[in-house]
Amino acid sequence: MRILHTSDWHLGHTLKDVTREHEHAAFLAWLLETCAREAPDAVVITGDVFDSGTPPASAERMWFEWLAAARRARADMDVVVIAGNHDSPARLGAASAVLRELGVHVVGGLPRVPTGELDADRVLIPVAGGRGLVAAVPFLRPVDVPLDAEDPLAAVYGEVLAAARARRRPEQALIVLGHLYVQGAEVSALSERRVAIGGVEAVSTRLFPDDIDYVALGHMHRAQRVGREAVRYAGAPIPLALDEASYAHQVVIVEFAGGRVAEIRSVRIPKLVEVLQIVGEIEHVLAAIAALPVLGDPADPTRPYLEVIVRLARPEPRLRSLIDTALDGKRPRLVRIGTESTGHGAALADVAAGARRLAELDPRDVFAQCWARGHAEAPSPAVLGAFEKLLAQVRGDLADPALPPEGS
Ligand SMILES: [Mn+2]
Repeated sequence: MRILHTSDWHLGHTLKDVTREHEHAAFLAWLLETCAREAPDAVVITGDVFDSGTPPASAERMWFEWLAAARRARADMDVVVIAGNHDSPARLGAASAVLRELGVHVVGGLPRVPTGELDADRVLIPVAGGRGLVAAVPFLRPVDVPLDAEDPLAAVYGEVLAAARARRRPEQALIVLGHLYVQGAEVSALSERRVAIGGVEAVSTRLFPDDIDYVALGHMHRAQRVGREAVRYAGAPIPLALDEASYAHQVVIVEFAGGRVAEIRSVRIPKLVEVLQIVGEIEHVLAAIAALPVLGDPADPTRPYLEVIVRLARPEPRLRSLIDTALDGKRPRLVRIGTESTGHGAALADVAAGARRLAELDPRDVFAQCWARGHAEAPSPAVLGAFEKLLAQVRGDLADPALPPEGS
């Protein structure tokens, strides 16, 4: 048996105002070819199919067209899909009755029978003619978990595993799907929403004992294993934030023999759009932009994205216009201008005399220290004057005519 694991497609995603439709279309065409070449018995998709709970119709069309094409190309291939935190469980699951007839199993919310027990028939899905048993646990929301449990996520996974163990045959591989943050996984700062269920933000790998043959995870956008080899995030197929551009975007192929994992390998996804990065002091950045070639036709959907990170010793109010002027005629898709401060950078806690209580600190000292973290030079008299005025307002010494009266 062979399983293909992919995740976090985020169909309908935009990077600022730039649509990702062409990148998604290229990925989906590649995935179809990959399914034909690798001939997996099942494809598992571990959540965040869509970027939002109300995806544009074009994104939904892409999804259904891909499922239809996959079905046409490989009639016996099972597809199992769980909802991620970005998906609407109800919306993703709305077509599940129709899709089940096509061998596509969608689990939006955690299915329970009216008496409250797990609906094992819908969570436990035999694949590859019964050679594998997939436990499809979607992203768990407060309605899905017993909130009185000490560790609600562990309680649900325990419930699912008990049902799976009762049902699996000895030669049957057990594959568990989840969309969650497992401790030890590396996070992308910009595009993964932190979510906590019942106060639990990350779960331990202890949730996935060794009798599970493969744990297919979604939520982290960087492909990675967590703990043992067989616990994996497939990662997103395209960078969903510019800091994900260096990730090795991939799908995972898992080979089973006699019901156990024999080999795990990844297949790289070709990149359609490059991300150019220019980092340095303002003079360097402007020179590097001037040296850029003209970056293609405005109508070309594969023009590179550009990320400019400027190292500044002090705030530069003209930054945006300096860069815009330098970029004139270059036609990149400018997605992000970031700044990094070259002030001394020490944390406030390091410079504020450690043991002193907050109430004992002089606001002027705190302000001076905060300023020094981000700036090489002392604040100007105008900035100091503005701070004094603010301080007086906060202390109630001055009424601010610009503020509406209380209670409005
Ligand atoms: Mn995601």
